[in-house]
Amino acid sequence: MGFKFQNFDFLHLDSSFSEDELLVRRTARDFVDDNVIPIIEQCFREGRFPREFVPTMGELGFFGATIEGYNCAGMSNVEYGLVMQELERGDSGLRSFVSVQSALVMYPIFTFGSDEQKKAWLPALASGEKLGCFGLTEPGFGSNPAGMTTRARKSGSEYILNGEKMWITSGTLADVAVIWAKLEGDDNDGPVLGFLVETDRTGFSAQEVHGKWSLRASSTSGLSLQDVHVPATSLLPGATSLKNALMCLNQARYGISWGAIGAAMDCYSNALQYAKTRKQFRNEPIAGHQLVQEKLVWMASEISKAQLLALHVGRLKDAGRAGHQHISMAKRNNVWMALECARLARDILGANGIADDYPIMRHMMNLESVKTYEGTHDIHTLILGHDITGIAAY
Ligand code: TGC
Ligand code: FAD
Repeated sequence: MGFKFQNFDFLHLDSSFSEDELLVRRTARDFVDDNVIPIIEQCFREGRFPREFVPTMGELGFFGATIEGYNCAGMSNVEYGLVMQELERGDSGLRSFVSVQSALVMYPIFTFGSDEQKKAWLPALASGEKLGCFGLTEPGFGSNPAGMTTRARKSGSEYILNGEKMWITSGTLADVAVIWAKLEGDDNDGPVLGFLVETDRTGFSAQEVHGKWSLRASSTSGLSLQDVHVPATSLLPGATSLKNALMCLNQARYGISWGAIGAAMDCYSNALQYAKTRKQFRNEPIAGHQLVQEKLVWMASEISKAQLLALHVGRLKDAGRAGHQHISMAKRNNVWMALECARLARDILGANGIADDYPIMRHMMNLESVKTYEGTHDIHTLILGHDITGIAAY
């Protein structure tokens, strides 16, 4: 379990948050401290997603938190970010689950869905009564989803879906999958379309991925679609291009930029408290050694910069002014920063750093996935390179 978490607010950023924002953070923080921290290490060891938290997270308004109506909490983007920060302080797997349910399932239904689809799914997804997953990545197409081979064939009043999706968070838990597929044409393939596919449809199956050393408290799956017939009403009417899928990613990437801060703060909190109590040479705390201080100062500085970046992008998003390039910068920087903090914290704890008495290796292993999913670190470099030069180098 490590040391009790100590908040990190070097720049007095808490004074920039409203009362409501601080209340949301308090609620999420208490939920994580009281429920998640006591059992998460064991879940990680067992490779088990703690599904028992779902109803409480639904009651607390964590699912589809920024959506207005449909029994959703209608939080601001900054409030939503603070929830993600606290959840990932607990474990990246828990934050992943909420990211997928909220940003990758409820957001596309809310943004691209028909009134019937919204009424049918959003309240049940908000409470956690129903769970969702998002199928974009395929075995052969990760960074380049435009190459996807999953196909949708129109046949009368139905579509028939065929394809394989891979690395799908919550795939075996989901009641509904948001599936991205290219419309099959006679000559050329058509646009990418988004479908809501109930997971009990004939021809749909999900297989749990085993052997992960990362995100062990999260469920990850392969999905197989073999002649899955869905009515035309399963198409999300507004999801008619790859751009619509990429819009969903912006929501998830934004949440990750806050979540990574939570993991980094937990590593820093543990490293600082350990350094003040662990004694080596002259019976003095290792926190008194210059090289240890340099590591702590690096962490404190980078976490502070990451907090500023996430908060600023959050305020831009609340004002409707955040572009996908801003979100890419925040995801890329903050996940890199958090992974470096985990490595430095592990170093400061010496041998104890590798033990699961402390959360550091778990965060580090989780962050390796977070660096890769939702656009790898290098893909975000290229997205930013594209934005500032006008030249795409993908
Ligand atoms: P490209 O030609 O560049 O773009 C096509 C159109 O889309 C626009 N666009 C975006 N719009 C909104 N948001 C974005 N983030 C956008 N990125 C691009 C673009 O302006 C263009 O619009 P228009 O009007 O000109 O048509 O598309 P491309 O095929 O060359 O791809 C570009 C690239 C590499 C950036 C994109 O494919 C990409 O982002 N790849 C990374 C794939 C990825 O992130 N996958 C994530 C899967 S989901 C997941 O990992 C969940 S993890 C669980 C959790 O979240 O916790
Ligand atoms: P690749 O695209 O094969 O990349 C491999 C390496 O090549 C990377 O270092 C990459 O940066 C580099 N590379 C690729 N192209 C270029 C280029 N043009 N220039 C320079 N370098 C390049 N996907 C979903 O759809 N839904 C989910 O719920 C989901 N959950 C996930 C959960 C976990 C735990 C993980 C690990 C992944 C998940 N993913 C999900 C998939 C994730 O989005 C992909 O893994 C990610 O987009 C990268 O794709 P890839 O793994 O195929 O790597």
